[in-house]
Parts: sequence; structure tokens; C-alpha cells
Amino acid sequence: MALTALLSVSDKTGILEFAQALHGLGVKLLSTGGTAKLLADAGLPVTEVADHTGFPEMLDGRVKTLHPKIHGGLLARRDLPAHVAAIEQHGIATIDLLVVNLYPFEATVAKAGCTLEDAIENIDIGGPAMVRSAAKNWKDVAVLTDASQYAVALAELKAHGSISAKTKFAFSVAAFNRIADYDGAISDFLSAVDFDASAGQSAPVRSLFPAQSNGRFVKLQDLRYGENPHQQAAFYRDLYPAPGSLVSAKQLQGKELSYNNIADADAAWECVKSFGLPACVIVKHANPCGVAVGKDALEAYSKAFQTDPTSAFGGIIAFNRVVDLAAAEAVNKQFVEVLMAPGYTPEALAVFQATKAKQNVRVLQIDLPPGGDTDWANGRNAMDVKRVGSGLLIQTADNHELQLAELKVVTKKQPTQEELQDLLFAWKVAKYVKSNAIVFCKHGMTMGVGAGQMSRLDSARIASIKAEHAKLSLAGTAVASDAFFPFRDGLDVVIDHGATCVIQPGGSMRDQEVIDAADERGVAMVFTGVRHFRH
Ligand code: 93A
Repeated sequence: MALTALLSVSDKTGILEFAQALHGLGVKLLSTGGTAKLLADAGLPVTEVADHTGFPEMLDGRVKTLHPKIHGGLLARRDLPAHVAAIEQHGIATIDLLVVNLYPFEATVAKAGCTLEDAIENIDIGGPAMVRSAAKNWKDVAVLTDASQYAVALAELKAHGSISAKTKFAFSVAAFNRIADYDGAISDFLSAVDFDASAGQSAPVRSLFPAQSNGRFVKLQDLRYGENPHQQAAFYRDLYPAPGSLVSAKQLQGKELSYNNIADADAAWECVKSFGLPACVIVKHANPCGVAVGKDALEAYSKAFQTDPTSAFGGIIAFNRVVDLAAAEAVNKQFVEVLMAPGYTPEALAVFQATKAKQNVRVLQIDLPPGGDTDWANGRNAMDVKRVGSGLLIQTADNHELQLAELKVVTKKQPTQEELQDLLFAWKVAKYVKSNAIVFCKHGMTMGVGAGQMSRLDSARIASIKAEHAKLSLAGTAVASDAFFPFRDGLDVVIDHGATCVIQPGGSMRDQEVIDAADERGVAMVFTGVRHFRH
């Protein structure tokens, strides 16, 4: 029995040659309006779907192939007598080969000035429905969704008069992948539409970049460039973002946010929102260079700034309290790239409007997560993703919040209440410092931050050098180490510089050597049992 192929393609590249070859092999051709015309004009015998179903294409082509004669022909199982009987009873002929490519939704929305109406009209309904029917019934129907498959199908048809199960299965998988991408593109695009701005109708809406998205992210904006000017970049949000996360920030003024601004702003915001007391975090190159808590925003900022005034230049500054005039005036004395807070008083905002230069400061307003500092699950990313060569590393986010009960004092000396406060503060900060992290703190402020070194010993040295540059005394400080001290040398360095208490995960083979060193030198040390690598 002759095979029947249904051809319905928007992108008609290669379709005529393919149809000619199918005809040459005795395959009957069935086709929709535009495709049928192309084939008929070239002299091929082709039956229009409308003639086949006895039902005209209608509603501007919105209903062409949505008919039981098409879907019955695609879905009927040839190995089930009941199916065969049913289609015979209703005069439905089987379709063995389906060739479809869809309305060009992705290409349409990629065009500058694409309107919501254009986008909607380019959502293919009948095409994906047929593709799904055929792909589900892959044992009986070969479904081709890409021109690159034409040659593969032809080669098998010529050689064997049929297409192998293996190839049909591969076509089916490719078909479902194509539909998933297509639906993902529609979902991405529509989710990014600002309904009010587009008046629900014809205003231009944002286009997609990159063209291929996995449908779980929604683009917020294109960025001028990436980490470096020769890299392209865009900012996406999760389809369902956590409340109180950076993606909900409103930019109140200032220059356009850059890729690095956003990355640094995220580091600052994630850190500052982890504090219950009024806090300020100053970030440079993804690391906090000053963190402090205080009685108000001003005090927190002043302390945070003192940690490392040199690095704070051009920093990203985050507050977890409304910024008032006093805090704004203090911040205004330094060069700041990005300022973020849950709110600003009108007087504070006016400070950054005073001069043309100040108007460049990017001022962001972000709501704190509704649960505040007591609700750790709230406002936090559930997952962390890192791109590696052609793959992804995915992990649950490091949302561990240390509980007092988890702490174990391992030295003869106990930390005082005040030291304990500083240890907990230092531990909180260390979590947001790139590994290896060593953080000196006192009175709710960082006194020296050593970040991102390949050796913990060097991080300890750098933290103390920074304190020296800032003319801060490390006498009586609390030190946090994000992971265990593998040897006593790192501990000795921090004690040499004045640390009197230390917090670290413990768990090294040489814990005892490190504990003995702490005892020998008369400092208190607590183990957390949890580490906070951040790479
Ligand atoms: O408008 S549709 O969603 N309704 C349909 O019933 C339908 N059937 C096929 N789009 C439909 N198609 C699509 O038409 C195909 O996916 C293909 O992209 C296009 C081919 O139309 P023509 O052959 O008229 O150029």
C-alpha cells in the first residue's frame, strides 16, 4: 500500500525537492494551503488538506488541520484491530509521514519592534498538535520537524521502502524537543510582557536574547556587555522568583546597570539581608570589603567604610534599613557605583540628585523578604547554578544559618559573651566572602577581610595587611575561617596579629594540633561543624 505524507511547513526550504523525491518513490502527498500551492505549481500531484477533510481552512488559517481525519490518521495504532476498525468506520486514511515546521514564533519576536499582536498570531497551534500526535505514535509515523532530516528519511525509504524504528524514535524525540523549545520561547516571551506598557495590544515588547532559552527564565533586560566589553549579556529572572531577591529591584535613578554591577549588587544584597540589626555591606569584585551592624544605617555605614576605605572607592553599598539623610550624606562623600536599600527618605534621594555626577549613581530599591531575618527559606534562591564546559553544576543554595546549639567550644578558654557576638557576626560575613576566607571582626564590624586566596595562610596574611592599611588594631578581634585550618600556621598568623577568639568548622585531620595551638596561645576557639566554601 502506498504511503501517505502530510507536508505543512512555514519554512519551505528544501520542501519541493523532498516532495519530488517522495513522489518519485510513490508516496501520496497531502498538504496545507501555502505548501500545497508550492508543490502544485511545480507540477506535483498533491491533495489539499481541505479537500481531504471536506472542511475548508478557516479563521485566517487558524483552523487548517485540526480535524479528526488528520489526527485520527496520525494517532491510530496500526497494530490494534480496534483502532484500524475505528478509522475504517469513519473513513479516515492513515498518514505515515508528517513533515512540519512551525510558524516562526522565535524569529518574529526576535525582530525589533515586534508587537504583542504579531507574536500572538505567530503562535502555531495546529502544527504542534500534529507533531505531538505523530511523535506519540512514532512506531507508525515518521515525524520530520527539521529540513536536516529530509535526507536521512529519503535514504532509508530508498534503501528499504520504509523508515527504521530507530530513526522514527529519534525523530519523535527531536519532535518533542522542538515543541518544548517552542513552548518555552512562547512562555518566556509572554512572561516578559509588561501588560500595562503594551496596553495589552500593539506596543513593542521586549525581544528574546539569547534566542534559545530553556523556558524557566524570563528576560529582564539586555545588558550593554558582559563581564568584559567584548562579551554579550542579558539579565534574566527565574520564572517564579523568590520575594526580596535582586531581580525585584527597582532602579530609582542612575546609569544603566552593568553585568558586573548586578553580580556585585547580588553579593551585597544577599549578605546585608542576612542581618537582623541595621547593617551595611560594601562590595567590590563580588567580595565584601566592609560589613558592619550599628544602631542605625549611618553608624553601620561608617563602621563598614572604615574596614577598607581604599577598596570601598567605587563600591556597591547595600543597607537593610531605609536610608535617611544622615546616611545618604555620609555615603555621598565617597564614590559609589550602586546603592541599594529597602527604601530612602525623600531628603536622602535628593542628595543623589544634587549634581549631574551624582545623578549617575545607580540607586536601587528592593523590598526585604517578607519573613525578614527570621525566615531563612524566604527570599533565598533554592538552587545555585554554575556553568561549566557544555554543562551545568546545580546544587541547593548555601542557605545554612548557624544555630547557637551547633557551636562547640573546643578550647580550655571559653569565649566571652561579647566575643561570641563577634564570632557569630564574623561567621555570617565569612559565608559571603570568596574562599579561602579569613575575616577579623570586632564590635559588629569587619576589621580585615582576606578573600579568594588559594591558600588560607595567605588569606590570613592579607586580612591583617588590610587592617594595617586601614590603621585598625586587630588586638582583641574575633576571626572566622570559612573552612578548617589544615595546619596551625594560619591560626598562628591570626593570633600573632591580635585575634583572641576563632570560629571555624573543624574537621581537619590535624584538628588536635590546631586546638593545642589555640590552648597554648590562650585563645578561645569554637567549631561550627559546617563550612561555607564560596567559589
Ligand atoms: O494556524 S494554525 O495553528 N492551525 C492549524 O490548524 C495548522 N495546521 C498547520 N497553524 C497550522 N499549521 C501550520 O501552518 C504548520 O505548522 C505550518 O507552519 C504552516 C503551513 O501553512 P501553509 O502550508 O499554508 O504555508
